[in-house]
Amino acid sequence: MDSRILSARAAKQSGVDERWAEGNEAWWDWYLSLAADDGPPAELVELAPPAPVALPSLEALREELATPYALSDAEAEQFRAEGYLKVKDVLSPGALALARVEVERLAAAGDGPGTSGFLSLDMMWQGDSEVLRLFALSPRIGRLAADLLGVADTRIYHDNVLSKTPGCGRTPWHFDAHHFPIASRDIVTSWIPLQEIPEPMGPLAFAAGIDTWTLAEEVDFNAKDSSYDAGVAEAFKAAGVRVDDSPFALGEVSFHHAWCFHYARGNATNRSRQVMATTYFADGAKLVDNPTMVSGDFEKFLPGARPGAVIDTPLNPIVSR
Ligand SMILES: O=C(O)CCC(=O)C(=O)O
Repeated sequence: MDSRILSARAAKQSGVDERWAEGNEAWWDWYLSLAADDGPPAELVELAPPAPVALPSLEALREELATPYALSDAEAEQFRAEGYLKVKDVLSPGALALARVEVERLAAAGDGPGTSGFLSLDMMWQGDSEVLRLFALSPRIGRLAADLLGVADTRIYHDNVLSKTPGCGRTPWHFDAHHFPIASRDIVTSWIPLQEIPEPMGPLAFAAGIDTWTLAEEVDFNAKDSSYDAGVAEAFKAAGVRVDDSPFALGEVSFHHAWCFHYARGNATNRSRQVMATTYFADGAKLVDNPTMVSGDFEKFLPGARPGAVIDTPLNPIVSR
């Protein structure tokens, strides 16, 4: 989730129907300030570093990321009913270790996280890292996205490194369609942890049920406090929604539909929670007629796309084959 784009309805509700004037990190600082958080943990849980592993060659990585994953009908049905799916053993420890090395290199070279401790780097596939380019354009993941959505092909919307440094707080309840200017229901995000995510590190957590978002429709979005996060949590609790906040094993990848509500607890460990997230949309989808933006990033991800027209820009190649 990124892009700082709100639907017209949400923008009107929230009173933020104006351009975001600051940078990416400041946006995340603002966004995390909307979380109904208990504050920083008293003590960080000490975790051992990821076990050392032999790094694959670029050729081996390319092959791994191009090899189709055999998704079962039951898994696809589960995704369509629940709005999310966690799939084990999608990627090897070596491939993940290579991505970790790259994320750490780029994080060290950047401006660092903002005051919230959340570091977000997007469009990494356009940068100098061949490893992250292979991850973002991976036909293995892009095909999985297409098969889960039940569409012929998917295009990349954007990639996003999401790193929560030790002590970084909670990501509030939200659903991504709230942010996307794409006129399609066929949008999904892969969330690839680059190390295990045990409970205290704050795994991404999902509200089960493809229609669960309707329970949150009456909760007003407020850009200045944590009332939306708390209101959504209350609405789900009252309706008995199942929330899956299970840990992620190494190699496990989740996929969440753009209408699936999700949140993540803070990172209460001494290690950064490194994730590579990529969003995909169905080939043939159009840009909405009237994109409403709180930043200029819409043109960064979909440069030259025209309101109401099929999206087919050089930055949105087909990635499912
Ligand atoms: O990583 C996080 O804490 C939030 C990620 C998210 O909301 C997303 O990928 O859609």
